[in-house]
Amino acid sequence: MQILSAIWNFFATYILQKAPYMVGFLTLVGYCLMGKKWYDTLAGTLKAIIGMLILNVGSGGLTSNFRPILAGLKDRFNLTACVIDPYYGQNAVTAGVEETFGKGFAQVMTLLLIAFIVNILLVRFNKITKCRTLFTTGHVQVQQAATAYWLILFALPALRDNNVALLIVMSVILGAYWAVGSNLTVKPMQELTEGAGFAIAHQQMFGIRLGSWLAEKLFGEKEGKRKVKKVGDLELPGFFSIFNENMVCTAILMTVFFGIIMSIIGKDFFVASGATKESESFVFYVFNTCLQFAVYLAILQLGVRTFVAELTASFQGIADKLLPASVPGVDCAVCYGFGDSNAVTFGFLAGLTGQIVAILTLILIGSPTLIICGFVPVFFDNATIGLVANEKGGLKACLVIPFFSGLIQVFGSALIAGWVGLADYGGYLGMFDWDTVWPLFTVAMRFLGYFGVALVVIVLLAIPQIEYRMDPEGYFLITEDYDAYVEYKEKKKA
Ligand code: ASC
Repeated sequence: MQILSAIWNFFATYILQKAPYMVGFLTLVGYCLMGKKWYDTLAGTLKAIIGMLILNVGSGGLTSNFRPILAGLKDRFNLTACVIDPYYGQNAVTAGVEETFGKGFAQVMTLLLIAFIVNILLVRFNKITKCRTLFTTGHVQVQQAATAYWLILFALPALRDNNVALLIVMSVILGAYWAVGSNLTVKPMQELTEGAGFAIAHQQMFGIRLGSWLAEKLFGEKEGKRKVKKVGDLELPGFFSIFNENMVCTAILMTVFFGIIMSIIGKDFFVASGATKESESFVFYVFNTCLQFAVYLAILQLGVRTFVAELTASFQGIADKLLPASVPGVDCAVCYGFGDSNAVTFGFLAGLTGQIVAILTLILIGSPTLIICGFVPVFFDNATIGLVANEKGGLKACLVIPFFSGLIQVFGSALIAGWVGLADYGGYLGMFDWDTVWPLFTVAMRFLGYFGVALVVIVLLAIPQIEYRMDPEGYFLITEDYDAYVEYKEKKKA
């Protein structure tokens, strides 16, 4: 028993919660199931881990460079505000949960295990459940578990003294959310990547599907109308042609946007925080910081190129032997290696504009909860939503939909974080799904109690059923054989 518990603890700490090793583990299992030679398996597993580690350098670098700037707005203007960012959100839960609900959160590992098993079972029995995706992004699961813990304790006071019931409610809702949410991204991702064979397992999964759907409905190709212009189709004349190059475009746009924000915050703040020195040129500092954005994006894309092929090829082994017709759900940054790369920057800046408009509105109406942009939601949500929106509805969709997403992120966070009390501890998770569907879950559970819990689970599980019934023939084909799926779609159109 002791050995089992030690193995489990090792697995939970070093694999389940660490995305690169989880991806490496799945690659290893997949290749073993396929009967690959041991040295190919070793090479593939290493490439998968290293690729994910490179991706983490990119996404971590973006976050550590730009998060202090946005959070600096709060200190510069002495605001008591709630920062919407997963790490601030997790800190807020840790800081407040004892005081607010009289209990800590020691069961997080057990919860992750049970919720992960719920996810696996939902995929294993996908003839019935229609769920096709396995969640592999452990760091995100930990953040979500922390926030869900708070929301559920807030909504269902009876669970505060009943650990077993709490664990069951949480793992069923989270496990279902992971399976159903990532399953919703299968179609947009397969279309974006032309069948690369992965889905997104992150924090804006409903946002991705909604963004893709709205882009198609509102901005998509209609019969007899001109083709939609995607970001990559823009042919800009003269000086503007330099914007066609992703690195140049990112560097210029970031210097303009963040140059303004950093100038507003002022040199003194950056000197005081130790980011630069009094004796150094501020203009140079701003310029150099903004260029880092293009650098980390390039690193991130290199990481994607290194591991995606290994993961998706080896996952075939898992899909053939263990989890039929399934694909892995991965970090949202993985899709930045596909589609029009400028759409990532455009989506992000449109979302940032939306967030700024929303924050100014909160200040103007004297909202009791003020919000400060966190880098992770404003970048990773809106870049991802922008990328899929561009795919369906072109440039206009890529700008308009993330702009509204930015508004929703701020207003949604202000409402939920203010209501449940997390704003008092300075942070909220703030990612798209946690500003939209999770607040709805919380309302349902708060006002309907256990009936609300049942309602949430039923609604979640009904979503893949509805999607399946809308296209029974194409539903599993899209993950099993994308080329055949495209052919089938074309035939159907004709
Ligand atoms: C998150 C989170 C991160 C980023 C990263 C994006 O939600 O906690 O560190 O997004 O996963 O690649």
